Amino acid sequence: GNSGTGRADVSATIPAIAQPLSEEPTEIASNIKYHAHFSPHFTPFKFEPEQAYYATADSVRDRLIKQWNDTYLHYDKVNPKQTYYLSMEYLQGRTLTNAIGNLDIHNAYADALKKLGHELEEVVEQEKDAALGNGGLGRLASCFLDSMATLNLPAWGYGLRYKYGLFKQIITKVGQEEGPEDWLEKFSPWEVVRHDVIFPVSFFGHVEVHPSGSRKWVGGEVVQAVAYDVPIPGYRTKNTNSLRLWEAKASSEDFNLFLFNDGQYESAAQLHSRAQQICAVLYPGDATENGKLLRLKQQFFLCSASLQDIIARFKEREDGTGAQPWSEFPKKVAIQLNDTHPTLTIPELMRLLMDDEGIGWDDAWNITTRTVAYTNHTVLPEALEKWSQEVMWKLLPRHMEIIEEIDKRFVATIMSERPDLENKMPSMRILDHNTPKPVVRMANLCVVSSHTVNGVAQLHSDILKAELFADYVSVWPTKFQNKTNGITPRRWIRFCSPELSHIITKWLKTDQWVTNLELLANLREFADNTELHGEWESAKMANKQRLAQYILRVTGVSINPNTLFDIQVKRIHEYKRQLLNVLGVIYRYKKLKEMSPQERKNTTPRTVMIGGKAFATYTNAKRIVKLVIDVGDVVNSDPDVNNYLKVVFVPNYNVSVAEMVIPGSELSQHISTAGMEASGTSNMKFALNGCLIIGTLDGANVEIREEIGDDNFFLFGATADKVPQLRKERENGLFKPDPRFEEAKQFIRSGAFGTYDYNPLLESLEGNMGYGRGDYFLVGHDFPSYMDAQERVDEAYKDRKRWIKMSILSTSGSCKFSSDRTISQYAKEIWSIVECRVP
Ligand code: T68
Repeated sequence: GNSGTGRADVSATIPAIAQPLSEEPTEIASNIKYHAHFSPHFTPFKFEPEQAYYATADSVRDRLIKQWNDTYLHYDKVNPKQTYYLSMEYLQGRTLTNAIGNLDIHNAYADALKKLGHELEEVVEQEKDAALGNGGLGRLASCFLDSMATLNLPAWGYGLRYKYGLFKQIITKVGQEEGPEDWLEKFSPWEVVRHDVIFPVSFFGHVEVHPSGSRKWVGGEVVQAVAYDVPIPGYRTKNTNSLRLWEAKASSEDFNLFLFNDGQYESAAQLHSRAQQICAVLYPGDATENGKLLRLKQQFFLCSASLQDIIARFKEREDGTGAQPWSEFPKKVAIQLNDTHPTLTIPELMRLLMDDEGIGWDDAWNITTRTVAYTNHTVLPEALEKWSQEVMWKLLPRHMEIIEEIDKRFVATIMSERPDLENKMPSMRILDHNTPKPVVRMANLCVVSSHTVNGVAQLHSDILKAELFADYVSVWPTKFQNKTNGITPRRWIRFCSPELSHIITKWLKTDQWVTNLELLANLREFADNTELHGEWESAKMANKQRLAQYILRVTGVSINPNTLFDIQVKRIHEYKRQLLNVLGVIYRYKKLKEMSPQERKNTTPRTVMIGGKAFATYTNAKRIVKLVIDVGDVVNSDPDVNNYLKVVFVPNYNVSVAEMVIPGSELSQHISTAGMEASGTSNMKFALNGCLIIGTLDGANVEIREEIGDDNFFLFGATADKVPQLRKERENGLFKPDPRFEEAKQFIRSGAFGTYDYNPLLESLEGNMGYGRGDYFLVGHDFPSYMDAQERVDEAYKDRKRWIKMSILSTSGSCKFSSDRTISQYAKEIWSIVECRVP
């Protein structure tokens, strides 16, 4: 047993079947013991933190299943209009803390585990992150699921059950290396396989034309889509929605016993292994187009399985009088496309309606366009998906016929109604025949076929209307909307920073702010209160200490919690300008070196932390990672300056790391070239946690600054409207670099940070202008105003009272950025769905 460890003996005596829904710590403890005994995932007689985690998760899952079944039955009975959020990515992170938090039984579970000899904090650390996404787009989807459940909205997520999530980042002397992220290595206690929910999905094959003129696609390769459901509990409500993840498998008939018996084992299982490839890995591309056949197969697999499921549910649910007519479909179903990745939903829905249900083109088109809406997350040209027509004809011949027809009808309609747009047709059309390889432009297909198109922050939505989709705006002026992103306050403050949350609750005299973030505005009246200042500062300090311990553990670097914690964590990308950050650090280091010991004492000591994953083949991004590591090695071991500056690369940035880093931050950097970051969402998480922002007027920064006040935001850099002109000036040799910028670059060239060849990286800042050359991202232009803003930061930090007040104002100005607000707007203005609360 576990005698001597203080841990419960879970095997010697048979634990009683406990009340699975009790909120008594003693009964919860016996329930956990029951699961350790009777839901054994390990050899018996062990009850280490790992075993405790799985037993606890099983126990929590019992409660979720009860609510989940009630929710499904209720939606089935009421038959409301329901939203289906289709996304190739979800960044769920860990589930246990979130689940017991949303169920409001956190303390009871902590007490129960204590009785069993465990600390909840240690137990939750056993869980692996579910990292089925790349970055902001995937995490947004997960925040949306939390808000949809919390708002009691009948809304489900659909995605793919990748075996390997986003790669694990390993930091060595040479920089970033990638390893597989095997989140299912043991298993996930949070998913339930639905053996009865299984649909065939076809690929390749040909189109058969029947004498009647009707067409039918006969697929060449057929794989089965099996549903794995993940419960999504709302906060303090019974409503528990579903995230349905599809897994691909071959049917047993596809196993060739004849070949196997003949000793040809690989050939016998060929179809099985081909099916397994579909959900094997998440494509790790962030904002890069990845034109691979397997990616297209993944996309179609999600769309086809989800639509078959949606249609089956529509047919099952009756409207009193019997089967619902197809005209009801858009009144019962709203489908949201998370970027263009699930675009094939459009031709697949048309195909199912026409070829399987016998509906004519006009009615099918009417149903489809009233059902589907599209969210755009980027204006970067390399991220706009374009699929080769040749590849699509092979993989999805019937869908290509339908896309051609949509394109043809679109051209005909425009030519008859808007002949003035004739010269715009080549760029407005869905099919592009002019490229060296003819392609289908997925964004154009989405705009033409959706009833609503939205951007993710006001500036981004304005840019979509003025530039990317400008020609369509003149055709459909009301189709385009803005839905500024948001984040769930449950995960992003209530659970990741309980210290700060308790202070907020104490001063607001209510914890209602967790579901009504507007209430944070009431903190403003205490922004000068010295008692609040004291509590605020000690909560922030506790979070900084926790972060410092974490950094020591994962990097071996000891950092001082009394220094300014300055953080930039996000995917590494040239447009996000981590290079601007590093060049600023390098300049700071050089100046500190040149100072006398007395002069150094007057500076503001800083710890700069940078983290994020670089796409494996994105060489400049990887060089930036390497530069941060090299600068850190030199600075941190330099006794002249290392009391005033430390530089740390935070390895393997993911949702759980974010939950540690964000509460401990004081300054965060959101410094993209204006016009290029669609929204950003970590900016909202930092601001909510009382962290000040240094940033450009880009994405949601614009709205954050409006909300928290321009005095509380360290602004710098060119504005989006000036960027094209600045690029042109640069091209014409009119750009005069700031001497500080030249000095920082020269310092790298001098070999101050080792022998690695940084010339290719430095050259991206020089030479002729082009995409990725000649400082396309305007690092040189923005450098001086960035350094000036950093000086304002240093000054502000010296004035403790002022800084803490700004921090309080950041939190109290974050009301707007709850994903509850975002989702309420989608529900009302795009989906037309209303609450369906489980009684
Ligand atoms: C992000 N996009 C935006 N894309 O960059 C960010 N892309 O500004 C915004 O806040 C966020 O979406 C939410 O709206 C992404 O994260 C991807 O990850 C991605 C993945 C595959 C292909 C293309």
